Amino acid sequence: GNYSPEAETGDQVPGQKRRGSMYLEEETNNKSEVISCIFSLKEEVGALAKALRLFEEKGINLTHIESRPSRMNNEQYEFFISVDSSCSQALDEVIDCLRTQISGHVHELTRSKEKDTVPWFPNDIQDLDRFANQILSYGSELDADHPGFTDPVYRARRKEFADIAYNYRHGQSIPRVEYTEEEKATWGTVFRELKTLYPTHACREHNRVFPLLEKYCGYRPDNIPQLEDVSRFLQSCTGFRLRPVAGLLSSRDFLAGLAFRVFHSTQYIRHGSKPTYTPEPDICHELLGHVPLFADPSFAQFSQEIGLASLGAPDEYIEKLATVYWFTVEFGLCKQGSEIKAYGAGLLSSFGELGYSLTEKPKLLPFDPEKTSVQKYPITEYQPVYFVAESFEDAKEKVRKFAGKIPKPFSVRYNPYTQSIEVLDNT
Ligand code: HBI
Ligand code: NLE
Ligand code: FE
Repeated sequence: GNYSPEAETGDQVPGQKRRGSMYLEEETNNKSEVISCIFSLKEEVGALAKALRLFEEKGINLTHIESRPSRMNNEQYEFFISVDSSCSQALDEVIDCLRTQISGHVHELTRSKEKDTVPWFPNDIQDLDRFANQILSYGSELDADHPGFTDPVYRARRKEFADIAYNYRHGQSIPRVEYTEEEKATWGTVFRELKTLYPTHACREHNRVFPLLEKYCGYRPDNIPQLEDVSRFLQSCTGFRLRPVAGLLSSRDFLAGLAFRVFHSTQYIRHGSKPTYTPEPDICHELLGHVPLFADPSFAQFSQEIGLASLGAPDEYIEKLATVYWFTVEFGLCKQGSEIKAYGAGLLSSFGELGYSLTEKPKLLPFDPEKTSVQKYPITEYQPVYFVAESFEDAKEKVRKFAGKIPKPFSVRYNPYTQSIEVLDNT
């Protein structure tokens, strides 16, 4: 297999921290590191002695000290000091005192790096197994206004699906599920309604792939296709694959999967009482909304690029990328000829919202990652705003430019032969 030593230790970027419940411990490094900082003091008798007393009080042993006149302010003197990293916490307190009691100016040198520590990201496709038990509460615990909340049969069924996902490991085939008559009836309703809308409402790429899914993957009104069959089909088209997931992942985890051309897919179906629209992803949403487009090479690449851009990105950029994802992959509209068509999976899986999206009711804005990435949106009702892309290629180009501005001390690329991320250091 491709289980490399790097994958074992999870090392990829120096100073990177692991995250998530299983990996709470920080990377412990036996080499003792040095922390340095510069502080400046007003030039007066005893100023340095006062400052040094603070270090003494906190039991900090200075390993180095240098002084020089300040270049910025000729009434001040600067002191460059180093301490052992085991003093890190005590140093925090001293810096605080320097700032407040002696109104010194403090500039942290080596330690300021720690604040910019790169968040952990999966290095290898197997690392995605670590996400399985990091489901957001929304996914495991149905909300009180969810139609399935008070239905004990539905809830028990959801638990069966969650267990499949928790136990799944990369490389295994996805367990087949026998859906109940009621579940099949719900699927049948959604399938039939959507199929009548697709010719007029769906983008051409979706309409091109759909017949293949009917031919090869058992897409029929009376059959809920199996994730394993669909995953194999996608792998043959674009290398995208599915893996079962128990519910909602964090944006960071979810987007990271896309970097490996892995799409986390739910396997349960929406509650039969509300087939028109559900805020949660379900098998209708994944198979009817997402899958056709993941079979399209250009769209697959677009999705993967969002995923790659997310790896190691700071939290605020993850939020922006998730918003871009929301208004493209989930709810995107696209110009095609003189018309506007839907390509977002949230539209292509809801016959309620798909119809609504192409009426005059919602507001349409041109897709522009800078603006799109900060647009607010509701998650439990039809979208009041959609963004219209010129084409997939144009959207890809714009997202690529946008992603280039995400501050990262490295760039990444996916190696499909080893199914791992290659980190290219920019420093
Ligand atoms: N988790 N399982 C799952 N499915 C999604 O479609 C999904 C997710 N987490 C976040 C998410 N989608 C998006 O809304 C963005 O935050 C990426
Ligand atoms: N609203 C969509 C549907 O009903 O199929 C699901 C959206 C999931 C983000
Ligand atoms: Fe989705």
